[in-house]
Amino acid sequence: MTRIDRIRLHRIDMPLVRPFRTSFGTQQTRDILLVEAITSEGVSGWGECVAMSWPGYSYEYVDGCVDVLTEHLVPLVLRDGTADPLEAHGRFVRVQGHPMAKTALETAILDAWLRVRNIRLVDFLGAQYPEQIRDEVDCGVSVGIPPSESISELLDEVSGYVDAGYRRIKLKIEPGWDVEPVRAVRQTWPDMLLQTDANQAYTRSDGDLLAAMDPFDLLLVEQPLPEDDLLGHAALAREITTPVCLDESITSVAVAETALAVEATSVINIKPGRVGGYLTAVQIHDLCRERGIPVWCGGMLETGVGRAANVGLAALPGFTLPGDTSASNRYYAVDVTPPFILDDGRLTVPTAPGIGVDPIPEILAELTTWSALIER
Ligand code: OSB
Ligand code: MG
Repeated sequence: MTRIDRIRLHRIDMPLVRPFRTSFGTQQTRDILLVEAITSEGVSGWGECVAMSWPGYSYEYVDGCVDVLTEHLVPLVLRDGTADPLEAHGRFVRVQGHPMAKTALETAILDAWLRVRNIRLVDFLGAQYPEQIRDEVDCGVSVGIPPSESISELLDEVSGYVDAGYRRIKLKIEPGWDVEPVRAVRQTWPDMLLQTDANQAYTRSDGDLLAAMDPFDLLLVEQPLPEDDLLGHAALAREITTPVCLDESITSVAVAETALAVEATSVINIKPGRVGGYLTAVQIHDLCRERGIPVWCGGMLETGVGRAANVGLAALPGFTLPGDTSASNRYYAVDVTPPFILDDGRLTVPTAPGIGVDPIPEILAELTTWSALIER
């Protein structure tokens, strides 16, 4: 019987093609943890931990993930080497929080389990609606706040993405960088699907400011208020005509249900790392699909490892809006896997089993800053 015998943590440092600034900080490089689960047959499964190096997007951060994986999560798997992703998922429930660390390990185990069985991740996730799985997904792009805070620099950057074929533009906003940049982009591209993301930068009293962007025909405004303020989002949703979409707030199926019940959100950004894995991500997708709530797949500047799995998830039928599933070259000159390339504004769902891609050993070795092997 297949067992997980060894787990290797790979910490890599990937230079970004340009700095990425949001309301919670600026990244110049991406410090990422990859988890490799190695079976008794020698098959490797891969998962990406989407935590940032500092706790700015949520409370998780890479050093904390290394600790909780090494001390708490990996031992729950290696104590008997279970290779069953559902069993691992059940064991992880007893560790509170830490969804990004859990997702990385769960995905590595799931990937190995699927590879041994020759099943694609997307076919496993979409097993209930096999005939509705897409072969390719519509892609959007997330555009940071230019470090210069120059609108002409913003328009240059957006223009490059429009020329590349992206089907939706998302602008990062914060107080002081909102109405004017959004107006400028809308005037330049009157028909482009356009949305904003505040990453919690506003307060309950900013309703008028956010309503000032209603005339720009935005698809949605993402996470304007703090993560824990569902009622604040519900009140704001009544004050503005732009639909509110929650990202950071949606940390589980139960919270998604509550947010929908109080009408704090009318669209949901699904990020597997934020909700504790692809299994839970599918449950939130199914809930939203039953309720007629559109969902889209968020991103966290993933390498090809996380991107491959996200493109598979985004191929499920409820993902009716373009996601932040951009091409590899949006962030990286060199990806750790063969690159994802945009074709007519879409990415192709991998056809190989599991997540469908592997890190290229020489590139992985070059990017690695630290690694650890944990054995049974
Ligand atoms: O809020 O969606 C977000 C990146 C890092 C952390 C949070 C977010 C983002 C993005 C970029 O918007 C998404 C991507 O292109 O991967
Ligand atoms: Mg967001």
